[in-house]
Amino acid sequence: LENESTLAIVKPDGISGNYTSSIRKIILESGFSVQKELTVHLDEDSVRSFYDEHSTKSFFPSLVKYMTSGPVLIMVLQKVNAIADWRALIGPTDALKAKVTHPHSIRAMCGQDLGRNCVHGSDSHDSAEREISFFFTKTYPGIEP
Ligand code: DAT
Ligand code: MG
Repeated sequence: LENESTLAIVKPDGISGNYTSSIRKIILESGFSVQKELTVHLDEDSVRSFYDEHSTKSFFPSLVKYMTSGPVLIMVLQKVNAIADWRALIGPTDALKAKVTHPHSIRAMCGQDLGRNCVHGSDSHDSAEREISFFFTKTYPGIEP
C-alpha cells in the first residue's frame, strides 16, 4: 500500500461561503496530509486549459465564469488511495443530488447545484498527475519558483 497524491480545489463558492476550515478539518480527520497548497484567483485561460476535456460542452462558458468568480484554494492531498478516497468524500458532481443521496459528502455540505459544487477532485491517476503538475510547476503564473 503506497501513498498516492490527488489534487483538491476549494472552488470560489467554497471560499466565499467560508467552508475552508470545515473542509480542511474533514481532510485531516480523514487521514490526508496536505503536501502543497496555494490560494489563487484563476484567470480564464488557466481555467480553460485546466478543464480542456470539457471545452466542447455547452456548460463550458459557465464553468469558466464560475471558476474565475473569486479565489480558489488548490491543495495536493496525500494518503493511501487518495484519489478514490477524496472523490468518495466530495460526493457526486451534482450537489443537489448529493444532498439527497450522499448527505454527509462535502458537496452536499457546501455545493449549490450541478455547476457550482464547491470542490474538485482528480478522477484518475492520469488526471491527478496532470492536474498536480498543471499548478505545481515553476512555470505556473502566480507561483514563486
Ligand atoms: P467532476 O467535477 O465531478 O469531476 P466533471 O469533470 O464531469 O465533474 O465536470 C467538471 C465540472 O463541470 C463539474 O464539477 C461541474 C461542471 N459541470 C459538469 N457537468 C455539468 C453540467 N451538465 N452542467 C453544468 N455544469 C457541469
Ligand atoms: Mg472531473
